[in-house]
Amino acid sequence: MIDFKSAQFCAAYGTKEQLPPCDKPEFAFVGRSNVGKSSMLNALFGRKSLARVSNTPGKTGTVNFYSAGDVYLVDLPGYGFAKQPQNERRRYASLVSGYFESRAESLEVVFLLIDFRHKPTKDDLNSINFFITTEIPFVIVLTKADKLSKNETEANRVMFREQMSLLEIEPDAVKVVEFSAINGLGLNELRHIITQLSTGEKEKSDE
Ligand SMILES: Nc1nc2c(ncn2[C@@H]2O[C@H](COP(=O)(O)OP(=O)(O)OP(=O)(O)O)[C@@H](O)[C@H]2O)c(=O)[nH]1
Ligand SMILES: [Mg+2]
Repeated sequence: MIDFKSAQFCAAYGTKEQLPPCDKPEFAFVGRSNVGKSSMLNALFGRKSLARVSNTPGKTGTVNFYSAGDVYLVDLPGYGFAKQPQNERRRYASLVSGYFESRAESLEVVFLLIDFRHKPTKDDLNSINFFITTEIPFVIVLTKADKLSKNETEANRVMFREQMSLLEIEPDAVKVVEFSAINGLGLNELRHIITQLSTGEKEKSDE
């Protein structure tokens, strides 16, 4: 069973060697620093500040595991923050790639967060390519939707589809969810995706 409301912080890992064995289905949250990963987790949990949120980008520097019933939700360090010292950036990159290399058994899906207000960055596009190449299932979440007017929302949808077609991705090949941690847009859809995948996993193991 998945129970968002009972979510608890489990542990923070600073190196890939420390990562625990794969023992429950995992859902990972990844994206540029400051894009809203921790805020999204708090929204999913219905909690104000279980996951640390800050105005200072680069705040989540570890792989943070939260348990919610029978699944883990995993907050990954943000990429692409220019002011991060070089050695920190290298450590984050190795931690995040080490995470993806070692979680094949338990990783259900990755939520790749991209700021809906801006054109995807090079790092965003590289991440999309990485998940396609490695065949890691992923969902794109366009964050901070509350900050866009109706016109901007439509314009950015068009811009985003164009960016995807530049990557030669069919518009319907990847699931895209528009999200706001402020007004709850997309929250039920994300909970639904997680619930569906975690119960599907259970049925498989019950067979
Ligand atoms: N308006 C608005 N602001 C948001 C939303 N989500 C996050 N923010 C703000 O964006 C900033 C960064 O949010 P975080 O959730 O800490 O982002 P993060 O991706 O976890 O950042 P790192 O841990 O540095 O990688 C904070 O000031 C949040 O309040 C949203 O949906 N709407
Ligand atoms: Mg964070």
